[in-house]
Amino acid sequence: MQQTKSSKLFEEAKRYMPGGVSSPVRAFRAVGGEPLFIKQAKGSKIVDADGNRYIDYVLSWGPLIVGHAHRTVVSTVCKTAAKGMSFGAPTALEITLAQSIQEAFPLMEQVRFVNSGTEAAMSAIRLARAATGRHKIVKFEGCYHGHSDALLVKAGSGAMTFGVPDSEGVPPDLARDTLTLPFNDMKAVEALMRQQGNQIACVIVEPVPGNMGTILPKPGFLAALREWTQPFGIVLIFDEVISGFRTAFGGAQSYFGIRPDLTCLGKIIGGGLPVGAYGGKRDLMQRVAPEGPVYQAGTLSGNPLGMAAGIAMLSLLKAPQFYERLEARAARLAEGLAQAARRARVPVQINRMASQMTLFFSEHPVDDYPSALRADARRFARFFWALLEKGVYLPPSPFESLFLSSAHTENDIEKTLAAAAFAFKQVR
Ligand code: KE4
Repeated sequence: MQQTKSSKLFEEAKRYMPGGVSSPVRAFRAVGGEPLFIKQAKGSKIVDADGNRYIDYVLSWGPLIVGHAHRTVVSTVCKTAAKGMSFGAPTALEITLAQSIQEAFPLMEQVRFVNSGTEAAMSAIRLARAATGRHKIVKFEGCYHGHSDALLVKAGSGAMTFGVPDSEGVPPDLARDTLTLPFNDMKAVEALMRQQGNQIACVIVEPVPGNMGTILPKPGFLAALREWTQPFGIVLIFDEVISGFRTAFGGAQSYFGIRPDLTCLGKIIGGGLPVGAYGGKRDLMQRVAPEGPVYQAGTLSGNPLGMAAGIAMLSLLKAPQFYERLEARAARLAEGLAQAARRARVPVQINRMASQMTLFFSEHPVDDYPSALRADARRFARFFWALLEKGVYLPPSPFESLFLSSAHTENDIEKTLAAAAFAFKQVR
């Protein structure tokens, strides 16, 4: 596979941007080598600067659930742009997208649009702290909610004590108020709630974590979060930036039947453009400026192009059998990968939720952060490059999720499985 042009572009990019990228994971540090510069994409395929075509399972890290450059989304955005890119004023488009979101997420009685998942999570936490008058927040190891300071924090000496920064530049005093628990550990949740429940403003969780690879919540875990937060008046925040419209049309909260107080969305609701949102109970959301005292703002929040793309995208998800067809494709891919790994006698765990999955090179089940870390990352890197050689583009990190779209055909899946059979032999 020729990478000359990508390599040249990468050298030039590094002159102008740290690491040559606009977001760290794109730099291929987790798999080694140099990143591909992508020139264009359509449906399930992407084309790099050297003209190499790949079946794409990154899909911009989740947003493109209908595939790249869907004609309905593109034409809607073009028509909208011709009427002006941004006004810094309310538009009817925001109402339409808010209605579409509320149809799928009825607990989001009110919605505020922002420009990223990071902003959604950061704002929801500020709102929870204001509503409860408490400072402490709880997150889970391996879950990622964007790069706001309060969330770039890992467990301190122990889960029950204060957090410590997980990035340079995060003040230790700020990190102290973020407690980090092991995901899927109900006992740890119970112990913390008994000890500090009345000091906690919110618990924020990815109901189906995708940022330590895909991890499935153990039966009863999400329900336990709801049961333990309710009596203490703790705001339960579901970060559904990945799982929203991905796990199901109504996200993980509809799939598992759990009722969070606030929900964060992103990715799919922007149709590929920068859109995030947070929302929930009206009495909570009424605290957000200008209605209430919790300040949050954004020049391009609710931008007409992002709204138009999101409206078009969500309308496509309502097509009959949309999720059933996606489920069948994803199930075929997961089963085929497991079969190819067995044939090559390579131990793998495939964690799948709907059209999101992760292949861990591990002999043991992966159901939390420590077990994800124990998976063989070097073997993943070799597998990644062997697949790339055969025209299949996985997320360049063992701690991410791969995604399918409605544009992935049966032929794409069969080609991927043939490539995987080759790749498993390479990493045996
Ligand atoms: P953004 O600020 O990147 O739009 O969203 C942050 C975020 C929040 N919550 C969840 C569950 C997320 O997965 C994300 C962002 N996801 C990563 C990849 N898993 C984005 C890719 C990147 O950082 O470049």
